[in-house]
Amino acid sequence: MAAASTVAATISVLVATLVVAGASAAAAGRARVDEDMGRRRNGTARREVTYDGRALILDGNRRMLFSGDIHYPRSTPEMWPGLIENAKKGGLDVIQTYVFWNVHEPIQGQYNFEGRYDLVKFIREVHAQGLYVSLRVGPFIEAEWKYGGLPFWLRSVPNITFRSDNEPFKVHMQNFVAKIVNMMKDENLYYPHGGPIIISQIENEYKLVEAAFHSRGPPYVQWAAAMAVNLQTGVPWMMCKQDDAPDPIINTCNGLICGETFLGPNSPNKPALWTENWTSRYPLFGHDPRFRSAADLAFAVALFIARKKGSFVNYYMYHGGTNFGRFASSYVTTSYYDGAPLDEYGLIWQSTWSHLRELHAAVKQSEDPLISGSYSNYSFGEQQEGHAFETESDCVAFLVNFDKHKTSNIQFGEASFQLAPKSISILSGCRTVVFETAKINAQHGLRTEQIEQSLNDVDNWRIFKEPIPREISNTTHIGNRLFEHLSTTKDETDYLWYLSRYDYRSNGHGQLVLNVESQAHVLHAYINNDYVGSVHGSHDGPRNIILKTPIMLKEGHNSISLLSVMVGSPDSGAYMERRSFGVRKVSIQQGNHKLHSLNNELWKHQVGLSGEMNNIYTQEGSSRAQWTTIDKSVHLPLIWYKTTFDTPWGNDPVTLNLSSMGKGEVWINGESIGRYWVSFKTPRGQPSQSLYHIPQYFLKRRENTLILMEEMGGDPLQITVNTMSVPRVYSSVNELSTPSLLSRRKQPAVRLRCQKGKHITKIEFASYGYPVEDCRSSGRSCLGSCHAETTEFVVKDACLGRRKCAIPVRPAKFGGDPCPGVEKSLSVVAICG
Ligand SMILES: *[C@@H]1O[C@H](CO)[C@@H](O)[C@H](O)[C@H]1NC(C)=O
Ligand SMILES: *[C@@H]1O[C@H](CO)[C@@H](O)[C@H](O)[C@H]1NC(C)=O
Ligand SMILES: *[C@@H]1O[C@H](CO)[C@@H](O)[C@H](O)[C@H]1NC(C)=O
Ligand SMILES: *[C@@H]1O[C@H](CO)[C@@H](O)[C@H](O)[C@H]1NC(C)=O
Ligand SMILES: *[C@@H]1O[C@H](CO)[C@@H](O)[C@H](O)[C@H]1NC(C)=O
Ligand SMILES: CC(=O)N[C@H]1CO[C@H](CO)[C@@H](O)[C@@H]1O
Repeated sequence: MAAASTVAATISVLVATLVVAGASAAAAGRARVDEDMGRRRNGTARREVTYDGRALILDGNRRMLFSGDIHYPRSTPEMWPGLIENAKKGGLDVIQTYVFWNVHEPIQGQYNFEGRYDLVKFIREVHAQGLYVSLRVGPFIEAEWKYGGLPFWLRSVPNITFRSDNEPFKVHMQNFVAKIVNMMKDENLYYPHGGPIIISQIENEYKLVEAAFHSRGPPYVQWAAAMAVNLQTGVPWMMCKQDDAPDPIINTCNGLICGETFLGPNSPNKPALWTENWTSRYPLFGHDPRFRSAADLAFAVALFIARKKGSFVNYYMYHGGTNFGRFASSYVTTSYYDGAPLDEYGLIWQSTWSHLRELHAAVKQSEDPLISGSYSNYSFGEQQEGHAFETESDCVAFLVNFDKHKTSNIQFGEASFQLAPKSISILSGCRTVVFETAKINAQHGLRTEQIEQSLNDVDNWRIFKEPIPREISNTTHIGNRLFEHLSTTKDETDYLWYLSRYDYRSNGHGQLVLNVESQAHVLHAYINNDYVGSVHGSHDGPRNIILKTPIMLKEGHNSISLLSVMVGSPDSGAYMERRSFGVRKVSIQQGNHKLHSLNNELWKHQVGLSGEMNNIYTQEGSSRAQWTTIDKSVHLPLIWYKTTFDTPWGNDPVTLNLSSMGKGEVWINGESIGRYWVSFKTPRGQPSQSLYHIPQYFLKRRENTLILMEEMGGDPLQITVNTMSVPRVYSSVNELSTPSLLSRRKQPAVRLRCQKGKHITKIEFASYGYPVEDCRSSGRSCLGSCHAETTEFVVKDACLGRRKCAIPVRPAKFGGDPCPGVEKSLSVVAICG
């Protein structure tokens, strides 16, 4: 047989070269398969979850599982049923979530499991819809979440070192993990007791920091594993990104491309599980959003299953949601993984959702060979390979083309297959292509916002100017040094004022300059109550931010007021409890004279803004504040704004367009919907996030109170209240494309579906024949050289007035072939209303 390397240069290749399975190996594989099939058919097993080298085993049956992260605190209870329903329709078997310690125990010993923190209710909802749960207890979770999920009070435990072989940390970690496990047991939520939880995670990506803890690292891993196992949940535990996870804990992969990067389970008895396959990247203020294409995701999933014998794939995130309040970690935007299969608002994100749904169906159809069959692999060239799984009665193959630019023709078995660039074709029965990762037949849809209300009525706005503190008599935070930011605020607010005095005697010449060096994240400076400048950092920028600004001083006393702002606390890294933030150095310089350092002057510190201390964003607090009408100071920094608005009619998700503002936080009826920061532009000159989701849960029909704390200066009169929807859907399907596995009619078809509550009101474009590519966005005619005149009539008849419709792509449907011999497609653009 030809060695793989000799044929590598050719793209269209050859006879398959069997790389691994020799005859004896195949026979051994066969014997194992028979035994496995016996186990799979074992109907007498009780409710239990175990695993072996191929898969998680439920009641004696190996399972191929698709999973997706949906984090309960990142949406609201009224959204949960719809999110879970759409996850199930998308082909998921499992919903995965972290447990967020700091929302549950904000104050030591005081627990909160209410509202969107109602973990049990969330799990019950998943169960009610017939899905399983993967519960990642952590309790360190990272997750772009405030303090990585750890409650801030943990820092004040004497002698604590987080996430290491440290008694104080271990005591508190164990308490919380045991509390959650016992709660799940009491509610019978583990699988053996009739519940949906089939697997659980302890710790999180510890390997990334383990070395930093030296000899206190490895024993901590051993301890965490033993502690978790001793809690006897009855279901397996896993550790992600921990290659040496102690038995019986399963080591799992996190990443974009686990099909390429995963070293595999650390024991032949453990299955290959992928706990975080990122559906996009978490967005940061200052970054352009980065979406991952449906084709790229599908490729990564199929490769993991094929190459690594993957039997559990979790999408991180399936629904990202919203970082309400101050829960986002440093520089992370309020909107979280908006481009996941379900977007921030819970709307289906096309074509990702549909394309993955087809992939799930294709994989599930061959579940048996995938989890029980013998495995062989093939090389067809340097960038082409094949993977096959075979039982006595069934077979599935994955043909992979890594070449990003060229199509590849592969001879496999009796037939030849054309593989698109960077694609995987899944062959049912090792013969028939049922899915191609690079060919998107699913519908596309463009989400848009509709302006429902402009809040441009000056008379309906009130402002409250946050006082600039200069002399505070009453503070415990006083000393001849600059205090560390986080340990002073206890992370109860983003804001810390540093206040001092400077006695100026004019004795020199030259410009006076204020120099401030800070380690977090934004700084505003005032001299004698006058604003003199601001500076901010960025996620990937240097830790120190430096403000150097010309100032004017008067003879004698001058007040210096520096506002240090954190845009979220850290969520990762070793020794998180010791990280320092805030102002480090302050000096004044005149001309070429020596710097006059103020570092060891008397500094007083005010924790938080006065509006925050008075809970100005609540109804009660707001009624106590001295609001005034809008005057010419409207665009200044540090102003609280207040207005009211009515909820838009209908059920579409509601969002605020804050693109006219700067930076701050927003409250609706007393609930914080998160930080906003639109003045920090991305490299493309856009805000990273200009739309801010208001869940229906926070709204009442009329007179909703909107309050903003604007830190940089903005124009509230340009704020709009919008609704989000997918008003236009389109699809283009070739007559030779693979029919959907999800339809009964086994033929290619254009399938359109409006979001819940809407139906197709108009066909904007329809052509069967040879339509010009991509005419989705323009209203202009984009008919090509071949077009069946009947198309519009046929499509209207099938679709108008319906929520969804399907039109087969074949000549008979359109009264005959408009251009024989030409490869035809059907393209449709429809309006949902
Ligand atoms: C069925 O499963 C149970 C529990 O795993 C096991 O004890 C029993 O031996 C199995 N029976 C067969 C026939 O494999
Ligand atoms: C903290 O550590 C110090 C020095 O190791 C020790 O003397 C002290 O007893 C410890 N305190 C607590 C509360 O464990
Ligand atoms: C085929 O499998 C063997 C053994 O698992 C592995 O070493 C080899 O890299 C695989 N080849 C390909 C092309 O995946
Ligand atoms: C001064 O501090 C005490 C204790 O923190 C507090 O009770 C009191 O209200 C404060 N007074 C003023 C004027 O802020
Ligand atoms: C928000 O409003 C601005 C104008 O104020 C507009 O340019 C922008 O397109 C709107 N929508 C989004 C998503 O930013
Ligand atoms: C945590 C992790 O696995 N990160 C990796 C995800 O994939 C990207 C792209 O391959 C890598 O750059 C990351 O290191």
